[in-house]
Amino acid sequence: MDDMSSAAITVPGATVIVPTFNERDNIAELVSRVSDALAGRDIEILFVDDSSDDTPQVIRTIASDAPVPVRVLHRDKPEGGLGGAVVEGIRDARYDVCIVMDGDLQHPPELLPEMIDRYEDGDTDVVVASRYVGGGDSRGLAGAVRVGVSRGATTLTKAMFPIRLSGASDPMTGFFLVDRRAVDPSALRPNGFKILLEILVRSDVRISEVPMQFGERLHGESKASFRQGLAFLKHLARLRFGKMSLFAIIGAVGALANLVIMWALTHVGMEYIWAAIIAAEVTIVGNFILQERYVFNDMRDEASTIGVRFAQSFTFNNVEAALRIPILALMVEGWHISSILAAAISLVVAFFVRFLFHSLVVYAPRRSVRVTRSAEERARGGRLEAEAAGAE
Ligand SMILES: Nc1nc2c(ncn2[C@@H]2O[C@H](COP(=O)(O)OP(=O)(O)O)[C@@H](O)[C@H]2O)c(=O)[nH]1
Ligand SMILES: [Mg+2]
Repeated sequence: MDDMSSAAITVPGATVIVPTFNERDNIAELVSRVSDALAGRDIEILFVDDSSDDTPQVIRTIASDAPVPVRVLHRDKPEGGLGGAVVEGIRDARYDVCIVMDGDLQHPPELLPEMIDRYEDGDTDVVVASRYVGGGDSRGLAGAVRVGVSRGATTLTKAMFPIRLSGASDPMTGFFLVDRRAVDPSALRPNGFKILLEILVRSDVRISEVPMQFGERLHGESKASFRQGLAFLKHLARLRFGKMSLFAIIGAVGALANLVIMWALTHVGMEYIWAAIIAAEVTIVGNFILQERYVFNDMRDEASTIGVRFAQSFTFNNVEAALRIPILALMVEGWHISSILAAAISLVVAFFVRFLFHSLVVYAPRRSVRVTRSAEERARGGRLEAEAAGAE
C-alpha cells in the first residue's frame, strides 16, 4: 500500500473509478457520457466489477472502441462489497487523482469537469459532489422513505463527527474526487463501507464541495437494502466509539430483552425472582453469541478457545446476576423501588464491569500471542491502541 503513489504516473490526469454490480445496460451510456464530458483530458475509466451477470464482457466490448482507455477489474472474491471495490479501484488507478462514481448514471458525468477544475484550484484534496448544497438535490432517491433514511443517516453521522465533517454536507455520497496522495493508507480499508466517510474521518484532508443533481437510476435495480442500513450503523458505531459502543448496543438490546422477558413472565403470574433468573440466563447466552460475532470477532483468534471464553463469560455473568438478584431483592423489598426500575439500575452498573472483564480477561490474547504482539506493537508505536480508542 505504501508504494501506491510511486506506482502512479505523475502527469496530471484522472482515473474515473466505477464500482459495478450487474450494470450491463448502463455501461455504454456511462462510457460515452464520461468520455464526452472529459474530452481532451488525460483520463481512464476503471470499472471494479463484482457482477454475477455478463457486465465485464459488456465492458470489454465497449472498451474496445471507446474514445478513452477503459479497464475492468473483475473480482472473483468480492471482498468488502461496494466499499472494497472502491478501495481496489483507488489502489489500482493509473493516476493519483481518482473520481469515484456510481455506474447507474445517478451521478451525472457532466459534473466531472467541474470537480476536476475545483481540484485544480489547488487548495483541496477531496471534492465532494453534494446532494445537499445550493443547487444540489436528491429527488432521484426512490421514495420519501429513502430520502428520509438518507437524510437521517447523514445528520447522525455529522453529529458524531462534528469537527471532521464540518466542511462536508454530504459525507455519505458515492460521488467524489480524491487525491490519494493526501489519504492515510489506513483510511482505505478493504472492508470499508462508506469509503468517503472513512477517508474524511481517518485522514486529515482538505474538503470542498460542488452541488450535484442526484438523478434517477437509468436501468437495473438498486442494491441498497435494510441489511446494508444495519451494516452501516454498525460501521458507524465502530468508527466512532470502537468496541465499547458495540458492546453497549448489544448490552442494551440484551437489557431490553431481559426486561421484556421478565415482564412477560411476571405478567403470566411467575414470581419476579424466577422471572429475573430465567430472563438473565436467556440474555447471557444471547449476548455471548452476539459479542463473539460482532464485538470481539477480531480478537477471537488470539484469545483462548471458545469453550474457555464461554465458560468465563457465563461464569462472570452468573456471578454478576447472582449478586444482582439479592441486591434487586433488597431494592424491591427494602427500598420499595419497582422491580423493573431496580432491574434497570442494576443492569446499567453491571454493564461497565462486564465490559472491562470481557475485554481484559475473556478476550485477552493468549500468553504466546502476547509476547510476539508486544514486540510488534513497540515497533509500530502503539498504533493498535490508538485505533482501538476510536478514529478522530
Ligand atoms: N463492485 C461492486 N459494486 C457495487 C456493489 N453494490 C453496489 N455496487 C455498485 O455501486 C453503485 C451504487 O449502487 P446502487 O445499487 O445504485 O445503490 P443506490 O444508488 O444507493 O441505490 C452502482 O454502480 C452499483 O452497481 C458491490 O457489491 N460491488
Ligand atoms: Mg444507484
